[in-house]
Amino acid sequence: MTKFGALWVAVWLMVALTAACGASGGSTQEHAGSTTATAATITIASMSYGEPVTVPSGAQVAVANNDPQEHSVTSDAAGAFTVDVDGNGHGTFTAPSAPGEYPFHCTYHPSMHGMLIVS
Ligand SMILES: [Cu+2]
Repeated sequence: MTKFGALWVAVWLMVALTAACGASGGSTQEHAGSTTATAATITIASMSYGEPVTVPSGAQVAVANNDPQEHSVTSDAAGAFTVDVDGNGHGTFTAPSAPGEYPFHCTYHPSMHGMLIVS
């Protein structure tokens, strides 16, 4: 499971970096990673996502996992967003473009629930 998880993260990072390069558009070209601004951070600690997080439409949302276990941030509505985050790791995902409340959960721990609000 950890082996597969690490591979998945590696693939995901490649995709994310590729997307970042492709999205640079006509603006100045800067080093990938330093230009990715996140609107908010969902911090996972002690098997909890904490308070609801509000972000603008389509924003990049950072996830900080302070637990030793792997968690995910997966929208209850299928396909809206999902990201796996290794124990003591970080991840990002793109918030939906439609304003509203998006409940989410952890695919590994059914007891974990949180809320993303797109304004
Ligand atoms: Cu979890």
